[in-house]
Amino acid sequence: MKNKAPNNPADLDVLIVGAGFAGLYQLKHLRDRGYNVKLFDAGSDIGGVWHWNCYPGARVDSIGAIYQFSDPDLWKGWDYSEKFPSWQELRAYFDYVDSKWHLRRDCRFNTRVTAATFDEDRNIWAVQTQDGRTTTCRWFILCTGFAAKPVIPDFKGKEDFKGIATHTGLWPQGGIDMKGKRVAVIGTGASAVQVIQEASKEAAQLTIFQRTPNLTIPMRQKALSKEENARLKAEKYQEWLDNRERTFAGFEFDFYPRAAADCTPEEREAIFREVWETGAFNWWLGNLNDVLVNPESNLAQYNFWRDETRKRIANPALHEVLAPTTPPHPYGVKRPCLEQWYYEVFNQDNVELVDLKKEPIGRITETGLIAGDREFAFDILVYATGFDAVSGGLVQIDVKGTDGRNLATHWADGIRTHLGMAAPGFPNLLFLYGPQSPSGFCNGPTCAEKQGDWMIRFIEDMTAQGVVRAEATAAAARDWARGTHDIINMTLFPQAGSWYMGANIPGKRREILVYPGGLPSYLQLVNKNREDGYPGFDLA
Ligand code: N01
Repeated sequence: MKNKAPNNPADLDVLIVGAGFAGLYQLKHLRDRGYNVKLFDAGSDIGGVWHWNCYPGARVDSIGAIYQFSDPDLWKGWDYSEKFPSWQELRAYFDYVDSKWHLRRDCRFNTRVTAATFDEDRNIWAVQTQDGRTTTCRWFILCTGFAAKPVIPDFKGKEDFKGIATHTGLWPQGGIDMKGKRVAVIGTGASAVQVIQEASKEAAQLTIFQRTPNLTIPMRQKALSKEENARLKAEKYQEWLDNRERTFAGFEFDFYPRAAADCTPEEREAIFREVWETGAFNWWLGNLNDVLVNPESNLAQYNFWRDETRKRIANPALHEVLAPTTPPHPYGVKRPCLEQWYYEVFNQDNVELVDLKKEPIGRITETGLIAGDREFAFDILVYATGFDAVSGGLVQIDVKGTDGRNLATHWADGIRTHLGMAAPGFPNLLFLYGPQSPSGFCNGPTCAEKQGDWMIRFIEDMTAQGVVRAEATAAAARDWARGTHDIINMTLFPQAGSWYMGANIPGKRREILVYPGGLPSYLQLVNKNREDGYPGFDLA
């Protein structure tokens, strides 16, 4: 191993793609360490997912206190005005971070990365952007997030609609005026639930096309005064931020320290009641600790949810559609979302729910759509139909490996990564919040920092050792992939067609896309890898 940093023949030491939490953290900390680093983003500003998802009602479902960087110089000077902040406030937060960290000056916006090839002679990447330019870098870090590829299903007649049509993740930055309009929403995932709540207040008519009910959770939103923020900062913030790396999903809380199977029915109901009153993701990832692995415990959780939810739906005919007697899938293995007045929406006269299981969409028309035998007319069509999640944002870039085949081809018969951050055949390429890392099972800023710290240290160690080429081995990646599959097979997750399993995209291979062992176990593995000198990487 050499012990001197090599002269870098590239334009940059590091090129980062994506200006969300993960990319900005890399930019700040690699730049602070003296690297020549730039960040490219297809959007026109920083914010990542919060730049793109500016639909009405978009807000985060982690509490604001832990949905930020943990640097005290930042959080001590920042107040969110709500427990679960809106996209507008999250954008203001990114402005605030920029005022301290001066990130924008090293970002190139409106710059979509389209392709990249590895120069074997010089051990650098040549990265192409849509504007026709090429930039070379030693390290290429993709921080594209889990939702960089919005998907609109291939409905017949999609191009015919003459009104306004948009995907939630591509909402026009100038907004859409829904006041007095006839609005249709296809889908009932997390994005849909948020748009629906806002549209119900403004639209003259709102039609919701549901295929699978969302097993939502009360958000229990709260306004936060200046005094309350000061109190939380004095008493809670540090503890909550410290907890993030110790909990399964990088939150301030963890699973309830008992299993439903070990409780009497009375105890179980009492604990369900307590967690339900707390609401938010405590009901999902802070609940009795066997609900995601034990079918009986899971069913008890579903039954509790169904009975509570039905109390809010006035029309009994809708009970079976929104909160069916038997669960559409085990509870929590498709991602539930947080809601505020979602079920009350269906009690309004201007709202209609269409059950696509009974009346499937036939085609989109010039004026609306046909579902079953009925024709629906509207002015605005919202596709809340989700994303080619986690891997989609990576494989849509034509990143060619050393054998000339791109990532999409490499992963067509199964994703293989080392530590969820590197892939064999792609030296010096790293990805953060990507496949087989905690990503979709982890609070975003937690992963941005914890996984991000590993990556920064990796690049520092490579530089210090004079390594100019670091490539994951095929054997290590095969083992890591097998490990993720083995863990998920011990849970109920494979029983649902979720985006976690790649099952929401026709033709996509069905496999777990995230590391399912929890953040503490993940960090233990990756930190041990570092301590042991990075086994599973060929270093040269
Ligand atoms: O997308 P989704 P999303 N015909 O994939 C339906 C995060 N997020 O954008 O369930 C008819 O969850 C589909 O139906 P079905 C969060 O991690 C976070 O809402 O497949 N319907 C489903 O109802 C979330 O999980 C926040 O039967 C079709 C919907 O479209 C992730 O992003 C806010 C269809 C897609 O739901 C994605 O959420 C928003 C078809 N052909 C998002 N195809 C917060 O932090 C799909 N659907 C609060």
